[in-house]
Amino acid sequence: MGKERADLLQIYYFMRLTRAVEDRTRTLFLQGKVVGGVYTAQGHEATTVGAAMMLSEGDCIVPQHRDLGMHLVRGTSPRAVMCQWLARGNSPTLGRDNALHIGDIHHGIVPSISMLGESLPVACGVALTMKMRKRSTIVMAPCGDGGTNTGPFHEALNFASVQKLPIVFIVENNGYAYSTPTYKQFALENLSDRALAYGMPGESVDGNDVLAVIDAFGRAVEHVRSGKGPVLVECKTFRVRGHSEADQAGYVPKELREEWLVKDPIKRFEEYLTREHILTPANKAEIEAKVKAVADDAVSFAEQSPLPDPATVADYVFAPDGPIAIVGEPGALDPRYVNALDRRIGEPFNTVVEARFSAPEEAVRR
Ligand SMILES: Cc1ncc(C[n+]2csc(CCOP(=O)(O)OP(=O)(O)O)c2C)c(N)n1
Ligand SMILES: [Mg+2]
Repeated sequence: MGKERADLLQIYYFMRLTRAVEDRTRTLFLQGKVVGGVYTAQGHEATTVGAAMMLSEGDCIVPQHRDLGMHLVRGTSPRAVMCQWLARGNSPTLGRDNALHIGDIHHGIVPSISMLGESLPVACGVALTMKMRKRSTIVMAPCGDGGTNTGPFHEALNFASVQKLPIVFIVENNGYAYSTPTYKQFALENLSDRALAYGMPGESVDGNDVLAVIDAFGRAVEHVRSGKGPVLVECKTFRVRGHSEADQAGYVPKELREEWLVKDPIKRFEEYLTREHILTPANKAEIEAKVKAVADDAVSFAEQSPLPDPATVADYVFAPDGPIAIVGEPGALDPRYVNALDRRIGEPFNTVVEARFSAPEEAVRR
């Protein structure tokens, strides 16, 4: 197993936090407080959290619309996420957009591009830079099952493989691309087979089993970091809610959804941790209290934050005159759209809670 047993509680915490932040978002949506659609990923938590937990400092992620778990693990603050959903003037996109179209280049989080597949060539660019600068860091780039049918997906995989780029590609196969089931999208059993066409290793894993996920990504990250080129990991999971909260998903057979609800990743992991005496009534209560406190804080912070000032509506539409600084290079401290999160907003968003929970001594030793 790629992670020490003691780290399993951190993983559990982030899975619970992801679910809690999404549950709160849904409530705010039902209260009519969210501006625009809400895209959640109930059922993906083992995949998004487990994969991101296998990264190291300096690594980069290129998360997509259902990757809140990855964001939280890599340091995006729940306050920033809530301000984003409520389109507040201090949100990472300064109230211009909602959804997880956010990033923070200084923390290695590249904002997603809404057009499916288009983020992957960008991920290649980041990985190529790392390689050219002889860094030991890597990129993690997820994509949905639907996204694998776009041209940029195939171009990115091919380019990454030819150039031996340090990228772990993830396919989050959740059974649907909007209302289209996977059997109408491709004739493959395993989407990891697509890796073969580009000469890279591919593996499919139960994306609702976080232990299997961290095993697979432990291997994948090691392979990529050692300079052997990219890897593709398909995580088989399920989108148990609609495409967005406005979608009742009547096209999903009831039995299928129920089958996957039984495989809920948090429930499964909780049962394992309890059986192994890693999760005890005491540390479970501690984790639940922390999750609640962080989610409560994020919601109240966002609700109290101001809406954008209409007078600023044209700001950031055009780049300012003068030389354009390259993000991450000296001179790149100008507060632009992509790095607004830490450069413009500063302190209020630095609220990511250090997740350190201790397992009983005996469980850690096993
Ligand atoms: C090129 C392109 N086509 C269509 C859309 C509209 N769209 C947004 S999300 C989505 C479904 C994506 O399915 P999948 O890649 O499986 O990801 P999931 O939403 O299931 O996580 C669609 C069709 C888009 N954003 N980009
Ligand atoms: Mg999908």
